[in-house]
Amino acid sequence: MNKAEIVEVLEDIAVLLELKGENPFKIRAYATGARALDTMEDDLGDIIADGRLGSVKGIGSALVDKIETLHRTGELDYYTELRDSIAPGLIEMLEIPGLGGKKVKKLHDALGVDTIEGLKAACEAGEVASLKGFGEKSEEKILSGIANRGVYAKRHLWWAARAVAEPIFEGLRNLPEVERAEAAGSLRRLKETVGDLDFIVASARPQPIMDWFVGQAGVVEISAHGTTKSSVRFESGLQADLRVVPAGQFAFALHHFTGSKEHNVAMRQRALARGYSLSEWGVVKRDEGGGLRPEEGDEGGDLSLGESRITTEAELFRFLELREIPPEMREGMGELEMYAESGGTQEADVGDTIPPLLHASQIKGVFHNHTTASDGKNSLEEMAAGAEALGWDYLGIADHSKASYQAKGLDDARVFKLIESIRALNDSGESPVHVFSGIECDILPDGSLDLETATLEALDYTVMSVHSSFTQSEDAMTARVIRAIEHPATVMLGHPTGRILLRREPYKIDLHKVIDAAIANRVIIEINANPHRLDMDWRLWRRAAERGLMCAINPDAHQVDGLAHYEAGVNVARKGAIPPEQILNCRDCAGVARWFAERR
Ligand code: DGT
Ligand code: CA
Ligand code: CA
Ligand code: ZN
Repeated sequence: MNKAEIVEVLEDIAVLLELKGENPFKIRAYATGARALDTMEDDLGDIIADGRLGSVKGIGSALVDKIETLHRTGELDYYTELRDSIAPGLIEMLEIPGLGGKKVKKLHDALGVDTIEGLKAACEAGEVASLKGFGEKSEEKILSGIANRGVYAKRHLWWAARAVAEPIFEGLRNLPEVERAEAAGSLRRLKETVGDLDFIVASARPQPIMDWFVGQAGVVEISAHGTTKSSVRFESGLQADLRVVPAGQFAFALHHFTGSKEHNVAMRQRALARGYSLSEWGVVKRDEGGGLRPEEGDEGGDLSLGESRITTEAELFRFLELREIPPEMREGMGELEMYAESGGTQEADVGDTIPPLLHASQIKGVFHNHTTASDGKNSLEEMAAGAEALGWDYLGIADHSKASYQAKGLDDARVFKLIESIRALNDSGESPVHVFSGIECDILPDGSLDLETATLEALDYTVMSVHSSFTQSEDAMTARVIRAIEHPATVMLGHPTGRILLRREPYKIDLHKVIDAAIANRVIIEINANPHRLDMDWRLWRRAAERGLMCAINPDAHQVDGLAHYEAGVNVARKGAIPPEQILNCRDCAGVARWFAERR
């Protein structure tokens, strides 16, 4: 286990001890130890090897053994037993915003609740509001926390869902009985979160495929095990559905289960308008009386007309006089109009009106990444090497500014030092990746910036972000961000709503006004590609891009591994249909430098 993970375990232990009402000194020992470990400069492995862990200030003798065990084995019996000794419902309650160990214990002691459902009922009966130290406000907050938790627990980040889906997909494709296999549903549409996985397979022999599917490693629950449809659940709670269809139905089933529902409705209407009925099984001509009649060329009474003619999605779209609509565009947001083939026009001409979607291979570098100078885990050199490994030409470094003190944000003097070290690296010739010097500068509550203008102007570029006072009114937050956009030193706006998917709602802000201001001031809005953020949202991009807004895909990487998240940003750019020429990352190094220079 690495240091960060051990810190989390120690913090967790402190909370669990609180929940049990243990001795405050013991609780503090774990909390202090966690903090000491977190802020320790030296490498944990080295310290342990030298036997110096016990002499680190804040790490008491009781913790030394436990930290060493965690470091060595990744497990700790004490921790496991502690967790096991507490009702699971109480541990779940800790996930409700505002409830820590002490409060959960109080609720448990006073009301006897040990499940979320019990807590909910107590809130609804007004019992929590009348408890000392709680009140009506916190009762409401707990209720909305429970409601959100219910909604959230049902969905998963796209990034996490893909990691589960990939081995399933590989496994399916390797089965001899499988003729074709695809992932469908929201995963294929590249939605930011995924409810469940959907797999569609073409085969004449479904049974062995079903058996393999329910027998996969990692399956914790088999919800259905049928002859052509099965569902399983994985440890993360993610469920996967598999449907096996005859090869002749594959294109229809794949299209249907890719969705979205809204897109399917629009497709069915288009088919109906042409006298056909479209379903997951096929497409059939409707006779005069409104009934169904198999299309000529179809064998027997089977409803799947497509068997003879339609074997791919492209052919299905073509049948309805549409160009092939990429899955990520199938959200029922006007894509049929966009991809319609107007009568008599050559396909190539029609193609000109459809923006080509960004491809990951077009990305030449990314901006907004952190290093050990602030809260990153890797050095400048390591991050540059990470960018090189991804085949990029350049990398932007944008560490935090001083107002983000918990992230060790940089003051003006440290920014100048960082500029120096970046220049030295570029000049050394040791990094084939050019590093652009930037900063993620806090937008202070009144919209002013956290660093001197001269400092901001000494950098190659700047990213301005809100990291505090999230609860301002919509008007105040909008004015705050626009003031920052209007600052002449602002190059990009970072994560414009501050949302953390499945965890934190966006702050209130009028993004339409923000987009207007960004366009007027030639300020780029980032797609924060961290899988938890994906902010600004794809739903806003198509319209904003049409109006000329520039975009930058920024993984906001805090370690080398985080650079790979740029791919999730590519998803957003594709769903938002942002033309590659409006994506800064598609420009070469000189083109990026020119953009930075010319907008000053
Ligand atoms: P998710 O799983 O909530 O992230 O979203 P999807 O889109 O993957 O939805 P899911 O798994 O319920 O169903 C997969 C696709 O199947 C969905 O996108 C469209 C299609 N589908 C499911 N139910 C219906 C329905 O009631 N009507 C229509 N037209 N299509 C449906
Ligand atoms: Ca799904
Ligand atoms: Ca499903
Ligand atoms: Zn940030």
